[in-house]
Amino acid sequence: MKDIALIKLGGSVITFKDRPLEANTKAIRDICIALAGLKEIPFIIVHGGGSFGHYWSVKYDMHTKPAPYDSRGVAVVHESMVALNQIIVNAMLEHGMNPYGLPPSSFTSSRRPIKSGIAALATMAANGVIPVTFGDMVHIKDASYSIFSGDSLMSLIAGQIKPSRVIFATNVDGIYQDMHSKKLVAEIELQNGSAKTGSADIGFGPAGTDVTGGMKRKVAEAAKIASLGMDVMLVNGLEPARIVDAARGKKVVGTRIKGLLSS
Ligand code: IP8
Repeated sequence: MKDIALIKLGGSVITFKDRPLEANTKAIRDICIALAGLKEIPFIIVHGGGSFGHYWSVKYDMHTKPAPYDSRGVAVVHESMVALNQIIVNAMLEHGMNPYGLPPSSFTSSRRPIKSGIAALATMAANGVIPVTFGDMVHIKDASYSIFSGDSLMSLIAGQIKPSRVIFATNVDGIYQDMHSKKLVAEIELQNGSAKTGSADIGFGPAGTDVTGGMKRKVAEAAKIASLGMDVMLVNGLEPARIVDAARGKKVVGTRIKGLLSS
């Protein structure tokens, strides 16, 4: 495993999901302050769409399934994600970090990895520049496009780089036992490739305006990564110290999905 952290900043943290095209600038600033202090391990950032990409994806009825979607929709979804990426990159610059925003089309083709491009992400991070990529609208073939979620990007990047820390930050503390009690599940072990907590079902809130499937999809991607042997942490990004402490390998409030090979 490579000594590098792969961190997903969920759209629920960096935007107000119920307010179209509104970034949560306070949360972004707080995260930047925390990340600026993370010197022990290089990291790569992936961010989601929140009320930017998902807002337009719903408006233009666009999904993860490749299809010849409305060209205007393709353009505005991509533009909104570049705009959100700019907000994050600029906030990181202001806090003394050296971010490098890049769309997934620079290291994937038709949602498949371009090996050299993904290797470059790790090399950049190891040498002091922080790659900041994002879920996006990507070209598949001919007139077909698809939404490529940041969670899928996490699996794709983790699959090749094998980072020592994989962290998903959302606006909740982790995975709840059920939505009623909101009791946090501290650890999940994989069973037959999917995430289970033992006897009880895991509670997920509704996906709402999230065209890529909300928490359920996130856990599926996290389980996929854990099945490759890496531990995955789900933490609350509105408590940014948890993100950086998780990256440092400290024990934090959140849900750990145990990598299949770890003990
Ligand atoms: O929020 C989706 O990324 P996610 C990005 O990580 C778009 O699912 C374009 C909706």
